[in-house]
Amino acid sequence: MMSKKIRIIGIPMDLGQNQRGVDMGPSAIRYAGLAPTLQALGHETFDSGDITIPGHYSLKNTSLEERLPPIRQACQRAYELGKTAVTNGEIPIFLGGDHSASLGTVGGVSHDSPVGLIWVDAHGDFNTPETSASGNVHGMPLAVLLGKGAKELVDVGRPGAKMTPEHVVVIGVRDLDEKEKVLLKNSGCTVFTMRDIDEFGMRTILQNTLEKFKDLPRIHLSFDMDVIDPIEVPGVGTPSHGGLTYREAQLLMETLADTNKLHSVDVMEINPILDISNRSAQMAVSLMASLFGKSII
Ligand code: 6HN
Ligand code: MN
Ligand code: MN
Ligand code: MN
Repeated sequence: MMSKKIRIIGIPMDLGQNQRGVDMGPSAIRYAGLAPTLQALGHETFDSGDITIPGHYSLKNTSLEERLPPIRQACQRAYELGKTAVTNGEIPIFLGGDHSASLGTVGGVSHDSPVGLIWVDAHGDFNTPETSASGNVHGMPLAVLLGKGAKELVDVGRPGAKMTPEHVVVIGVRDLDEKEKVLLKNSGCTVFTMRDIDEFGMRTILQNTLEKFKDLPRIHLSFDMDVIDPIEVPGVGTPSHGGLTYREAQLLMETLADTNKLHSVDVMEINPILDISNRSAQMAVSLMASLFGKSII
């Protein structure tokens, strides 16, 4: 693989959910050796450090109203950093932090032309404030990207929806809320559930995805680490049984690497406090190695 310029951007967001510790995700992934691993593959890395986010400890209560302004501000910053990185010919890797940040990252990296969005997640992240039982914004970013939900989030970066459903493929879902299920089903997005992966295999799912994106030269991968089975990735806030195996996740990365279309990537939801000896962050690094061209032989 050709040498790439890779921009690492930490987003220690924890306001999109209620557990402490996911704000330490960016440190854990860096500590697991992200930059040296990518350099060993021949790439150049640049690290912008972390976006400044007030975080849980600054909250007075747990309301969505109190959280929306700081979440919006962090997503706005993520948008701008993503836009700058791709404008400079870099591939940004956004390190989460909870998944709410992706409503900013995806908008930023698609500021001048559309991307194919592959959302890999145990969850649909397709709630709105009206459908959500938890009120947690990390369960909403994909809906926001399609223009649904809180206006102050929909309008991050530039007004309105950032994605059209024809350019969105969701892979690995197995845990949807009842009303969210209806929204996602009717959204027009392509959804490959865990059952689809069981029945057809990851290879076929990826071939269908890439066929769908054949006219799109750029792909953004939004990878929620909770898509992998919690036996292998215990360090996530919303674990869900029956997830991807290590090899299924690796095949996804290897297949995307072969396309040479990778434009930008989110690695989200690692919570080191819930992890075992940083295993989940190490897994994230080994997946990034495959995504950036490491081959077995
Ligand atoms: N994630 N559907 C649940 C909710 O609270 O809306 C879980 C969301 C999980 C979000 O893992 O990024
Ligand atoms: Mn998610
Ligand atoms: Mn998830
Ligand atoms: Mn199109």
